[in-house]
Amino acid sequence: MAAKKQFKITYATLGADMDKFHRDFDRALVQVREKIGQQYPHVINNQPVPGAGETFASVSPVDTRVELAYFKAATNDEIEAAVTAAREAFPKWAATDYRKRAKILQKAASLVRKNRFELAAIMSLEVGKNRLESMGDVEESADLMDYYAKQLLDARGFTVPLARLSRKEDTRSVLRPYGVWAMVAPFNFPLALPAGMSAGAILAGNTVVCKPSVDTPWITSRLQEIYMQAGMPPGVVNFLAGDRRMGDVLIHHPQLDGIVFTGSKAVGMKIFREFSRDFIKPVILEMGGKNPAIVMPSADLETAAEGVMRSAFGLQGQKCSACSRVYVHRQVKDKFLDLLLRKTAALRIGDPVEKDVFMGPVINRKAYDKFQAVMEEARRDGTILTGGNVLREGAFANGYFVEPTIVTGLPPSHRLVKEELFLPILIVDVADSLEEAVRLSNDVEYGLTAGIYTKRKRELDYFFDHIEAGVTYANRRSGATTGAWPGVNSFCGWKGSGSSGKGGCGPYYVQQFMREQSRTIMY
Ligand code: UN1
Repeated sequence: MAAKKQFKITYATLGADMDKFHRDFDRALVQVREKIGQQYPHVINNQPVPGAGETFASVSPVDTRVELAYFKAATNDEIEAAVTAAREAFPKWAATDYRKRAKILQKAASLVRKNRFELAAIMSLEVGKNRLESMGDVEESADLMDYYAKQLLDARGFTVPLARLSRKEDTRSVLRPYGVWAMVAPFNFPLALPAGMSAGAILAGNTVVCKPSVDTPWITSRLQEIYMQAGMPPGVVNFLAGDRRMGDVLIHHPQLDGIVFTGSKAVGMKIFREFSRDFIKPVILEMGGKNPAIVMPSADLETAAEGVMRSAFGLQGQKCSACSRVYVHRQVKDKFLDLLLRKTAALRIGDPVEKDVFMGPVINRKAYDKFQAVMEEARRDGTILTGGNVLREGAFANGYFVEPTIVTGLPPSHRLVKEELFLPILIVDVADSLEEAVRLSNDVEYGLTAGIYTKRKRELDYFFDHIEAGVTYANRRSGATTGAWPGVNSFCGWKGSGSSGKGGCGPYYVQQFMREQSRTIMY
């Protein structure tokens, strides 16, 4: 039988003929498992640097007895060496023709695609992300590189002729890179976020020092290897493993010209407050959310329940786009909740590399302990409709497995309603009108994603015009609030969710890594 053509997996993939996908994934998994337990270096100037710091292990959240890979925490000297390498590489890279820069990124994108099963398998093991979502992350990484490269090419390197005041002059606006950027990435999209953030910086002509999450250095280190394979000149991208201490050194480093970061609001605000000293330096921060979905009486409730369930519990709720609150209209509350509870009960939890598993473990001990503390609070102040427990029996004994949880009955001012938890916990409340649902939705510090389910045009318009969020969706079955894709859904954080008012995945991303210079020549 002729091989079926492999289609692209996105976060919106709900299922199809997946046989070939699963066979290829299984094959890659066997090969990746053979590489477990190796030690990886830092990379500075395209050279491996074994590292003089303390060794740490990247531990599998599925089974904490498995140490997947070993890294060293970067020392101050190594951080200095990486920043110096990036500084020295900058003038030449900034002067490199933008078409050449785009070409290297396009090559990197094709290498990501070529290695997609290996990359997805590593990611499932290291993050606990299910097969489809891991592949989505990998495909998104490649699409981000291509999409941003296209932005640079379409804009012809961001040079725009301006008007003239006399015939004897030539005037233009040129966007130019800043210099050396630190890229600080989280664990949850450990390829797509480092790829997108670094690609933006590099395409613009900057050089970069990359710091992956301490929980996912293995998969992020593969990005560095891919960049080198794609022909990235030495010093343009440098990779250092490390923990929060290294982040602290970078935030206060006088030789850095910019920081691009995705992570918690607390750390993002720290970067914003502490990075600039003598003059203002650019920071591009994407900082999480407390994302609401609104369900109105006219909604297709089956679609709404599916979309909410997927966005609340996909990747165990550990997305800044995760749906963590639902405001359901009183008229349809019982029916919607019934559907949502049924779908939640049917979710398969387990080892995320297994074919039909939807939910894997949470990322680490801290998240696991936090889940238990939050559940005590939820039990005390509200009602747990389903979930609420950690899973300890059998195959769950050595991992950080927790139940998908739905809580109701919390007062709107409650800490658990206001703060980002980054766990598979969904808070449900009722509303008597769309206006009330939107008011409750907006009554948080965050403003990242939001969703609505309704068939009424007036309600859609009201929602889009009044919701305080940069990423909005209506009637989406594949995810109420999650699943933004490069070039399809700009991913912009408002309020406490972002710093720049322009989104990743969107048409204004690369420009943010550049500063404008106008050039006026008199003849
Ligand atoms: C994040 O969780 O930090 O839209 C950002 C989505 C993903 C979000 C990634 N692209 O669900």
